[in-house]
Amino acid sequence: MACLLADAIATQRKLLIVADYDADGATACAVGLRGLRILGAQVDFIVPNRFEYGYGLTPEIVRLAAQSTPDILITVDNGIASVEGVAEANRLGMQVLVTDHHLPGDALPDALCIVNPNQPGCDFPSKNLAGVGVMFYVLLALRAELRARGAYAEKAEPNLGKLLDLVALGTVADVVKLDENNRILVQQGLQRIRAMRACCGINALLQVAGKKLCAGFQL
Ligand SMILES: [Mn+2]
Repeated sequence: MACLLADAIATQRKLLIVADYDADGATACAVGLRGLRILGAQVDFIVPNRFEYGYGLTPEIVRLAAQSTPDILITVDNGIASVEGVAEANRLGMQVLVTDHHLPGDALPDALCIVNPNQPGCDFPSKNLAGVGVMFYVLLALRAELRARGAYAEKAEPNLGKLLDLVALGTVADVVKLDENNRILVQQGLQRIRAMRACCGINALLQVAGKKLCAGFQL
């Protein structure tokens, strides 16, 4: 996936993230959008109404997405069961990269690439990543690929750690098991939130929840 994304950046492909609006889907979308833009991608997003278009990458959502003429669709926190939607995207000339953490069904979609710690044959040691965690690791892998291609020979590498506030929020809200790996992601994110280094969306949530933002603030 990292190679495919690095190629897409190099050839200025139009990427479109297809997300969902629960906390994990929304944070995965925000992390994907920000991270991919930081790494130089042309990327937009779509969060369809689940009640109108169904859950996952349905053929209806694919046809909606096609209106903005993307070259590549990237699913976050969904897609592993979207056999028909991926087939429809392929038929319409769009490539699909699936990132998900849900358990796969009997058949996998015919996507260009699938990143999911729970797919058969995946040896990623932490099987409990949330969708937002999966997207975060995709970004780390992409940055490593860009580094290997010499993208940072003459400029500083982007810091992806600043996305960890959103990774922490999605991970906790999706109620995935806090194994060692997830615990590190959440701890690092909370540390940034407590240090008042969260993005404005999270700060706004803290504010409407009546939480005081100050140094030493305890969640
Ligand atoms: Mn999820």
